[in-house]
Amino acid sequence: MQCACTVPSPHAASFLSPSPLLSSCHPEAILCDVGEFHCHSHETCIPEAWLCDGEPDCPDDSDETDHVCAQEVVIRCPLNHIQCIGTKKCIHFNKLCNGARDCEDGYDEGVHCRELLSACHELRCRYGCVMTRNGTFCFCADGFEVGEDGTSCRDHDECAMYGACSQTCTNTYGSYRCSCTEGYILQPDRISCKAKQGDRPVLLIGGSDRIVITQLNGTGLQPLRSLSANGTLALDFQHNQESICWALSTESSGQLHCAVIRNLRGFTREQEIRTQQSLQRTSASLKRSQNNFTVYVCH
Ligand SMILES: [Ca+2]
Ligand SMILES: [Ca+2]
Repeated sequence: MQCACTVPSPHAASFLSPSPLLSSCHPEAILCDVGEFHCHSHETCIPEAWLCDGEPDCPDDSDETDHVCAQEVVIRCPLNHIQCIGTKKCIHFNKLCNGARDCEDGYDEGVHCRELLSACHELRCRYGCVMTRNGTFCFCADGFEVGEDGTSCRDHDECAMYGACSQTCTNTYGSYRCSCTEGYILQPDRISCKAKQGDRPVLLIGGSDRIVITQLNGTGLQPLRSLSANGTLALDFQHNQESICWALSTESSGQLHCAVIRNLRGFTREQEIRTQQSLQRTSASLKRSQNNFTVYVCH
């Protein structure tokens, strides 16, 4: 399939820090797989898990509109929280049947709080019992989750969830810890990382005949690699590996090129990667591995 658009030059660009990103063009209408959401512009499919997560993922932001999100029934609440039905509000299990109305419609309180007391007692939960209008189940202290037996508690691996930390995540017993790679400082939220002061952000640009690096004001332009093919379609930077990956506009087979770019000087260990999937899906997996980037690739 060919891109229906004219890819502008520079075709792709990537901020190293801070790092929102850009680069899109407009392919022909595509079909989505099961479990994917078709952006209303028909350019892109995104995983349904990205719907209504507060971050626009579709080029036209159609994954975050009120119309779409009003239909969304499954909201991913944090551990030990439950969704107030029909809303985006999540409340802690401790607020169920505590005598105070925490969901606007009173979903968290009611006669079931009295009727299910004996059922909760029979569960013999190691830590605590949740009573909802749909039944009872055990829960554990914050940082722990219910084991396979349904009653005991074990550590919850927070790092297993994408986005728990902006860069490096270390799971600990009952908690977890975020850290940053060299050159970045952990922020007061204990999750985000920011480049150290003095390290000026730079811009990587995938152009028509080369990949270059420049200051944000356009000065200090330096070529990093010349391209024999006709320009880059997309470009991404992985801070934790100090590597850069790019796709060329002449390739529709899902082939990526990646190289290490140590200290932002020249490419080493360059390699070609066959992804066995479309470049559009490749860009989706790039997003999963790189919290701050969004790269759209035609295929
Ligand atoms: Ca309550
Ligand atoms: Ca943990």
